[in-house]
Amino acid sequence: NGHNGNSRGALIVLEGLDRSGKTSQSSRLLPYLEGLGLSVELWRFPDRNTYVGEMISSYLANKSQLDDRTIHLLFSANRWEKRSLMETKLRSGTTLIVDRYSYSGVAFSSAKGLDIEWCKVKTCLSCYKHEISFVQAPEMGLLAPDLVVYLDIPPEKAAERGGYGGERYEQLEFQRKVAEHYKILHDTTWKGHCVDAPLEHATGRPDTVDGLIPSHPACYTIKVFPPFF
Ligand code: 2DT
Repeated sequence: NGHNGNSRGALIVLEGLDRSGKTSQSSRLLPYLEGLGLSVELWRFPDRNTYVGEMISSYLANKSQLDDRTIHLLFSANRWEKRSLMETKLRSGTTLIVDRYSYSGVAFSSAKGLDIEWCKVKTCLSCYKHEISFVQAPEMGLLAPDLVVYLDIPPEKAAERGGYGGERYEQLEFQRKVAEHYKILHDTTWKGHCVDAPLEHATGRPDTVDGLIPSHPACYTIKVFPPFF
């Protein structure tokens, strides 16, 4: 089932709270997929090595202040900076394991109380219910993942693990809000895989990934996030 010359790589996204184990899981998933004969790279967002990434990094370190919408759009711009390289890699057959993507963008910004209209509310006319769409306007046209794995962990448990680095969002109270917003995303539009995060249960890779990737079901065209309506 290894890589053959015709197939593209898969875009796999890991999401979750700080200290949910994304980094550990990525570094376990990498050798597992390589063992299947795939070419694989680990990526992460924000990518702090670009100009925009430096601004984000300084904001997260509390060295600069930015309006909530400004930083939201910078996170999105940071994904756009990497879009064409991402597409090139995928087309050349490299699978990307990406630590955080657009879902962090929505969960963290809406947890800060960003205006929900601005955040792009989708109205379901038939049921008169409002739901947050998991793709926001600035994300439209970015590459859509083949698989999103959410590492589910209670915020209290993540906090117990320690190692919060003192960055802007790394506080239990705020992480609780982020968890709520991830849940809203998951319960409404995002049909990602949910995996129990505690590492005691983790084997070589997030369980649900096993079996999905080698013959990943996505058709071999690269999809982009669709428009809302
Ligand atoms: P790391 O600790 O994983 O480097 O993340 N974030 C991330 C956002 O608010 N919006 C986004 O679009 C992304 C990708 C999550 C740094 C922090 O940045 C947050 C934690």
